Amino acid sequence: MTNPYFSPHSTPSPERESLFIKREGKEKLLTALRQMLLIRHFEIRGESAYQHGLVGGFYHSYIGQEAIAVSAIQAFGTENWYSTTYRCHAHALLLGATAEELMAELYGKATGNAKGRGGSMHLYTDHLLGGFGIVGGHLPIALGAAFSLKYLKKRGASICFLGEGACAQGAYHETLNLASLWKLPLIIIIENNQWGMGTHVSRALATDKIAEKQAPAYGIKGYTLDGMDYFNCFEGFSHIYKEVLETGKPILVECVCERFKGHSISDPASYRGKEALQALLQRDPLLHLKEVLEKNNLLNEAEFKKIDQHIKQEILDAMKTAENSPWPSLATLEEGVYAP
Ligand SMILES: Cc1ncc(C[n+]2csc(CCOP(=O)(O)OP(=O)(O)O)c2C)c(N)n1
Repeated sequence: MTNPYFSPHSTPSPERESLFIKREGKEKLLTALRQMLLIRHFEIRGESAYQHGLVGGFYHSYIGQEAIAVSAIQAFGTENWYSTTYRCHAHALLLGATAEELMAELYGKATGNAKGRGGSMHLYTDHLLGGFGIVGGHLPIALGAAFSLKYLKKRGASICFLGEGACAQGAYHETLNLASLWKLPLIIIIENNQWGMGTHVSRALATDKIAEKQAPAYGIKGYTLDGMDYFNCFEGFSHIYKEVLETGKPILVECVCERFKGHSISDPASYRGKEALQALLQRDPLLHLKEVLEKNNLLNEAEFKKIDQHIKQEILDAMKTAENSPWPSLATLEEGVYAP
C-alpha cells in the first residue's frame, strides 16, 4: 500500500492533521512550533549581528528548512549520533546547545560552544559530532558512528544530514556502499534545498528523486519526504527509524525543501526570481504548523504572540551575553590543537 506521507506532493489535509493530533498529542506540536521559532529567531538575530560586524567568518541560515531538523530529532530522539554540514545552528540548538553558547560562538567569544574557535560552521554537542565545512566530508564520520553502534551492539542509529550538493561526491557513494555492505544503522538525510551555492540542483545532479533512485543501486531503501511539511516529515522519519532498528540496515532519505535565504549571508540569491521567492514564502513550514494548531483550536493569536515574544527575548538576551563575554585568552591559543 502506498503511504500518502511519502510523497513530496502530498497536500496537507485536515483529516491527516487531526489524526496526527489525536495520536501524538498537542504538546508535541507546540514543542515543534517553539523549536521552529527558536531556530527562526536565532537565525534572524544572528544574521543581523553579522551585518553589524559582531560576527565573523561565514553564516549559513537554516530559515525555511526548520521542519526537517525539528521533526527528525523529535522522531529519532536526542540520544543517537548526529552529524551535519556547516548549516548547523538548528541541529545544535535541537541537540542541547543553548542559544547563549551558540551566539557566543558566532561572536567568537571564550564562552562559545567551541570556545570561540569554530564559529558558525563548527558546532557540537554530546550527540552532535559536528557541523562540517567540507561538502561530503562528514559522511565517513557518520558511517564510523554507525559502525560503532553495530560493533558495540548498541541500539540506535547514526543520523547524517547533508545538502544535495554532496550527492555528487565520492565520499557520499563510498559511504552508501559500505553502510549497505556492512549493514550499518545509518540514516542519511539529504536536505534538498534546491541550490548548491548558486547552482540549481537540476544543473548539478543527473536525476531527480535522489533517494528513491539512488538507494536501490546500493540495495537499500530510499524515501522522499516533503521537507516543508512538519507532518509529512515526522511521519516519514518515525517510520524510517522503526525500519532501521528492525533491519539494522541503512536508509537514504531526501527531504525536498528550499532555503529562504542565499547560500550564505554574502549571497543575495539574485539567481532566484522575486516571484519564485514570494511563492516560496507562502510555503513557510513554521506558518503552516501555526495554522494547523489554530485550526484545531490548540493555539490562538495571543498565545502565539506570547511564545514568539518570549523566544525573541531569549535570543536578544543571548546576544547581550555574547557581546559582554570575554574574548579567548591568548594564553589558550595552543590548547586543543592536535597538529604536531
Ligand atoms: C569538498 C568541497 N567542495 C566545495 C566546497 C565549497 N562549497 C561550500 S558549500 C557548497 C554548496 C553545497 O551545497 P549543498 O550540499 O546542496 O548544501 P546547502 O549549502 O545547500 O545546504 C560548496 C560547493 C566545499 N566546502 N567543500
